[in-house]
Amino acid sequence: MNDKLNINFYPGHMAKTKRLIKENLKYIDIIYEVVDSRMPKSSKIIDIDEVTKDKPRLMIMTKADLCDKNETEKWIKYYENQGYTVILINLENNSNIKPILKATENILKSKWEKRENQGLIKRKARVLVMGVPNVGKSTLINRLAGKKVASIGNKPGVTKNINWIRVNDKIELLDTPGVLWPKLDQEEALNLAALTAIKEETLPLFDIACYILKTLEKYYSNILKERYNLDKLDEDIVLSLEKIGQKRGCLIKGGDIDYDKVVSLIIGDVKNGYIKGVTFDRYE
Ligand SMILES: Nc1nc2c(ncn2[C@@H]2O[C@H](COP(=O)(O)OP(=O)(O)OP(=O)(O)O)[C@@H](O)[C@H]2O)c(=O)[nH]1
Ligand SMILES: [Mg+2]
Repeated sequence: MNDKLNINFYPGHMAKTKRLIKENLKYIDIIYEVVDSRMPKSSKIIDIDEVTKDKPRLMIMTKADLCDKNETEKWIKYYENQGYTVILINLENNSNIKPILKATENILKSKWEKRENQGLIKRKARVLVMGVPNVGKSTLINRLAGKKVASIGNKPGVTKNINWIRVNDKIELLDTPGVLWPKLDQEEALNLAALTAIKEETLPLFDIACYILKTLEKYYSNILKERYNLDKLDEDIVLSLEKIGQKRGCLIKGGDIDYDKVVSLIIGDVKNGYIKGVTFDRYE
């Protein structure tokens, strides 16, 4: 793999989103910090403390159906030890949002009591939803609303503006576009890229596909075997791509391997959730 790989993705609209979030903080009671349970470290916005100041926060780890529960659990403990309340959730199916509402109530309890003591009437909780691209922010909002109120899609950059969404008489949500930060740490960048948080158009796709295979070999060799029929990767990884291409029929006219197709097949396997039970961030 290319040792000089340098993945960075911080377009102007992300800086603008952070500015808008800061401007709207005064209206916000609590922040739902959304991270992907397959990368609890890499998908945690590095400068979120600076952006959200001392607002109360609830960490919501999405895509529970796709992660390696054992590994993700270590990260949950790590964040809980830091004082976070963490909720691991599958938003795709069987999503039970009650724990989120309950945790929100607990976190805001003292604030509401203070207001009551001041003779103020109870009002809706205003929630800001923040996270890296494609992590499930808008899906979470739709779940909380119980209907489709926000656009979602299986690619980064679907939500383009910050939008207030009125859910019911208890809660109001601010959906925000996914944000990253300048100068990504390169291991985190590879995880973000491999797990669909960075726009494909900006990525060295060959390197990302190789990174996925190498991570599977390192931590999930059973998946490498089951999905690609490989016991291990070849010294020259192109040979492994060739084997996958042959097995999966990624061929161009004349029978040669279509490497672009192999690369997009591997990336697609992660993107479309065919590769399950994986957590790429390791808690040492
Ligand atoms: N398997 C699985 N897929 C999920 C889950 N949550 C969200 N998704 C999928 O992830 C993709 C991205 O969801 P969105 O809600 O659009 O993500 P977002 O964070 O709003 O993305 P941007 O607006 O682009 O920043 C969609 O294809 C969702 O269906 C989950 O818990 N499990
Ligand atoms: Mg969105």
